[in-house]
Amino acid sequence: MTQVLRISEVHAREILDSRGNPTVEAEVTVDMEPEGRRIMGRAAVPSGASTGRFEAVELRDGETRYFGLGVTKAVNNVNTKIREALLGINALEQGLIDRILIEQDGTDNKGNLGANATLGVSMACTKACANALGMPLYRYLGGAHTRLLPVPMMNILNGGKHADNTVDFQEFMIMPVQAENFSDGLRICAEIYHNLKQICNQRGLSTGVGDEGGFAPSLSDAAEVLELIVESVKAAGYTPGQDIKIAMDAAASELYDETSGTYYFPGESQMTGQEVRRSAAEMVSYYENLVERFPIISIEDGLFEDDWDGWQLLTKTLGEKIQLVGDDLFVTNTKRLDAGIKLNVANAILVKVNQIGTVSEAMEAIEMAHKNGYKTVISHRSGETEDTFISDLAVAVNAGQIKTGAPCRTDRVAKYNQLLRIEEELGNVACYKEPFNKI
Ligand code: 2PG
Ligand code: MG
Repeated sequence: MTQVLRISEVHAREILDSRGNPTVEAEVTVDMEPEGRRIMGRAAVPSGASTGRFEAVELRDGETRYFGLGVTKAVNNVNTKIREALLGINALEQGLIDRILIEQDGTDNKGNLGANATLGVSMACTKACANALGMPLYRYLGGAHTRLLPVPMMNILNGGKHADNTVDFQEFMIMPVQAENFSDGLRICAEIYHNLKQICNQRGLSTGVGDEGGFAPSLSDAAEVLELIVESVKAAGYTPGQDIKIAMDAAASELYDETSGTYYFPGESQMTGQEVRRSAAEMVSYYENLVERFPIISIEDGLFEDDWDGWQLLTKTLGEKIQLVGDDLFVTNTKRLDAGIKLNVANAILVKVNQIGTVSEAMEAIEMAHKNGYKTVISHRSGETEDTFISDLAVAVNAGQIKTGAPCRTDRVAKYNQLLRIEEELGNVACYKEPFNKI
């Protein structure tokens, strides 16, 4: 007999995220037939700071409470329209449920119901099914062949919109590409993180952390940050370039000045006492130089989200050598990814489920990427919760890479801890492989 898990309740509430801002938590309850047991799945929606302009809309109340950031409208949409549309539907039909959400919304960007409303329900639905079937979420989402633990792309130094320091690029990350397995990789990263803290302390640099738990000292430019990271890797007893590769998220859309068509570096300008601006071509040479000097294996959002010409140049210049990840560029959207593939732009996509607003659409983007030889990096947002959905998703789709912050702040550590549980559960079947062999 085919299993049916009929949705008997859909409910949302407003909770707080890791920045103390409201976000949506949704619950989907299913009735097991024929036993009549009721099982619930719960999910919380993350929220970005450096949001791409092509992302799905996060519906905010815009009223005085919480400085306009309340989500009672999105919550209300779940508790009324979405609830009515989904009651009685078989929760195992995820594709149908997500289609109903998309149709109910009726816009291109979820601007009507809010991507925070649709995503909360979409994720809660998968969790209700996994719970009801007594299956781990990664296996429910990914099936019998699910086994690859992701290499952490671990953020250890924050800048840009995620910190109040002078570092212009948003994220500096380490990747333990030679580790034996996930838990070993995590340990190596945590050891380097602690070494970095010690070195910062010794130099009188701030050890306060940014939104994603990375340290946020005021340094003058990317090279100075990279030197500090290389030193921390060595201090921890590892070899930069061999045990550890470096990844950066420039989040260049935040640096782009549309009036002049240049990238403005406010921190570097402040530290050097002269205005630092770079054209797209200068940005590409700047990256080329950094890649020559440091063991960088991945650069995300190296250029502005609509600078397709610049992206083509960047891909032509560095695409054979390193991973070029589109975040604001692709916004987990198959239309934008398809355009990028056709234009030969980037070679990897950052996947953030709330950029698109349903689980099915995020998985379509992942599928399109893999089919076209693009790598996938499953990612958190700078505003997070205790929800660990992305850990299971990363394993489910054999993504091979996860970006989920520092080994600091429970909202980040929760994701790593869930991966440790998954690795233990998979036992001998678990794999962990260096994802860059082919690049
Ligand atoms: C990014 C993300 C996550 P935000 O740019 O990749 O690190 O930041 O959630 O602020 O968009
Ligand atoms: Mg990014």
